[in-house]
Amino acid sequence: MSKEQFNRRFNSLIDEHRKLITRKNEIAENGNGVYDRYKYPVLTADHAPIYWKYDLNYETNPYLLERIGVNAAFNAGAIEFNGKYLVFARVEGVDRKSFFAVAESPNGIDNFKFWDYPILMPETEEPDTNVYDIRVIHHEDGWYYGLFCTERKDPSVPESDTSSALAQCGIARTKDFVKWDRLPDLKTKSPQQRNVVLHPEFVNGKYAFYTRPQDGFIEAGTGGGIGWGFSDSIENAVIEEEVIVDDRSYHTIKEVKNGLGPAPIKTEKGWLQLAHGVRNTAAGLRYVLYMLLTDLKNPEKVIARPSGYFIAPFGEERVGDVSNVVFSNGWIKKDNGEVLIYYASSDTRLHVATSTVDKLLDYVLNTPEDGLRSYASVQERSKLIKKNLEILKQLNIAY
Ligand code: M1P
Repeated sequence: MSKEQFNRRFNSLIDEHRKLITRKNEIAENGNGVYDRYKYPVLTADHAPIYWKYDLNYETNPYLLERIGVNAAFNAGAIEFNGKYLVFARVEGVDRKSFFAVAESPNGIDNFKFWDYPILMPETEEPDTNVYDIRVIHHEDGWYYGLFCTERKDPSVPESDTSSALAQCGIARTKDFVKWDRLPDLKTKSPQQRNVVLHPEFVNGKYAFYTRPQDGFIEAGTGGGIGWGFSDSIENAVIEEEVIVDDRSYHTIKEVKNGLGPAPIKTEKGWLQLAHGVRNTAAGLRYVLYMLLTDLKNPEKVIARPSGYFIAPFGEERVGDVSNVVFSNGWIKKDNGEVLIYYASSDTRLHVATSTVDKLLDYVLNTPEDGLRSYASVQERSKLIKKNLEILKQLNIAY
């Protein structure tokens, strides 16, 4: 390729990338009132800067070929910091390894731009094979914590099993999101842990954790459910006793497994909790998001349990590397009460949905609980229909 052609391609790569990352986002039509979806994802693999992927030197890359590709940018932790909205995406390279990278936006809805370098998360003495799904928590002890899943080869499986792993909870902390101090991994009695979240406040003077104990790498086995436990220390976090506070449940959206999403949002009526539930279908697992409200003083005690899903894969969200999945590990409550919910679709891209604390409280407090049987579901719906038909009659609306 001539230097001229190289320069043309170089400039076009930069222009296209700039266009993508400065594209204005818009609310999508026909929302359900509880939250608004947006027209465009906030992050995709294509949001990765070209200098992460190409060697931009004509001498060493005269064809301007991509050298180290990016496959996906999805499940992201989130926080507001110094007036900016930061997401900590799970970026996956074409080599299947995930890593964390911060993208920053002035409004939380669009214009997300990755920081120059991804996070070089320090390892423990036992190196991680893969790290993903970070929850970023501003704890009342003053530190920002990142709790994430660390996977290592499972020594107990036969050598021929080259995919299952031992998943545990890694912990790191920071003041600036650039330099991270890695702490020892969380110790619990469960053989596998994923979706571990640190509660943002001390509870009875201790660090409190939401966990997700599991027997196997994919299958919950006798484990599953959202657990809760305490540790005296974060520098050497050990949970001696883990109790299940939101179990999986027969023939529901969380029949196979569930796990907490981001750290909860404190409101005057309780802690708003966002979680994911997984059910089985002929097409494989289906991941949806659901919500709970828990008690202010006892954050593990569920006080409102709306039935069914809050967000499910919709339209193009349904398709991706792991189709039929929505997953969230980050949301931000703004000072004005708005809530930015970051959710990823099909392990491929990251979206935002917006709502408010008031609407979410209304949703959790006024959505009926799951009756767990078709008969009970119809009874509940019929109550609503009856009330509404009376209203329509009074208004003389034929419909
Ligand atoms: O592929 C769907 C999700 O699967 C895992 O979640 P869980 O532990 O609840 O099964 C995680 O790997 C998650 O990153 C992924 O989105």
